[in-house]
Amino acid sequence: MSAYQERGFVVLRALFDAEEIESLRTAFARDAQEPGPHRVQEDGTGELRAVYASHQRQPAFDSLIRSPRMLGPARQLVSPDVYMYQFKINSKPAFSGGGWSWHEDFIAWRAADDLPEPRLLNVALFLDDATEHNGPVIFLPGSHRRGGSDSRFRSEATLSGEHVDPHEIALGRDEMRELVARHGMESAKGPAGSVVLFHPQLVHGSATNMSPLPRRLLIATYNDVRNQPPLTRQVRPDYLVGRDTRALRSDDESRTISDGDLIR
Ligand code: HL5
Ligand code: SIN
Ligand code: MN
Repeated sequence: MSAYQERGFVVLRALFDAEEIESLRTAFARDAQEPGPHRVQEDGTGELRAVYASHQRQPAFDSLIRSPRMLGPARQLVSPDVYMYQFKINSKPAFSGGGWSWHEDFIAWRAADDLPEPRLLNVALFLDDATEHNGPVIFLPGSHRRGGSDSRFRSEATLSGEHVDPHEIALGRDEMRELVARHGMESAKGPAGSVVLFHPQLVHGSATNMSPLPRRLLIATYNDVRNQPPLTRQVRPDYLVGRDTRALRSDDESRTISDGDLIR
């Protein structure tokens, strides 16, 4: 908990085993065939960039978000009562997966959804090994504490009712130079099955994947049930912003998290 508060992220090594990851990959392959607006393609190549809300279509992901290994940290770090605000899998395929511009998530959610406060947790699960070669997420440690999320993008017309791509809210070069001088950069690496917990105000981004290995990353974002977007505003579709705001409860499961799981 203190590492999370200090740095804004922690990596938990191999919380899920090879068999569990294989069955999640299979469920993702099946889900990726389902047409609809929840499927985002890369500009140019048309390859799969991201799929939203697989937990609404695939039982494997519905039970995953209730697993104590995913839900437990959110209940501990955010609130005992959390629900699924957003669920996505960024597919970053081998040779061509596109990058994600430098950004802070809460800026997007405040601008697009009027989300009141950053009382959320991103729980990211590696569906592939994440190495220096396949476009891992790069964090600026401690940048979630830099204070005052940028409000530039507040009611900008560029924010359509749909998926906000980080390039629409990208931090500028001068700002990034200063932030990196102060916080440095660290990429989140680890074997498939590892989990990264990261704060909604932590600055992050990632490069393209030119390696022959895919980098599928599942991100479940839990929100405090008392921090919902106001109903006065046109709410984005359910595949982007969850409408089922009932507090999630764990299925019973023996595997929980201990200090030994921490990479650092
Ligand atoms: N794609 C998300 C959304 O809400 C926002 C980004 O990484 C999260 C910035 O549409
Ligand atoms: C990435 O998949 O590399 C970026 C993830 C994110 O911005 O949430
Ligand atoms: Mn993000």
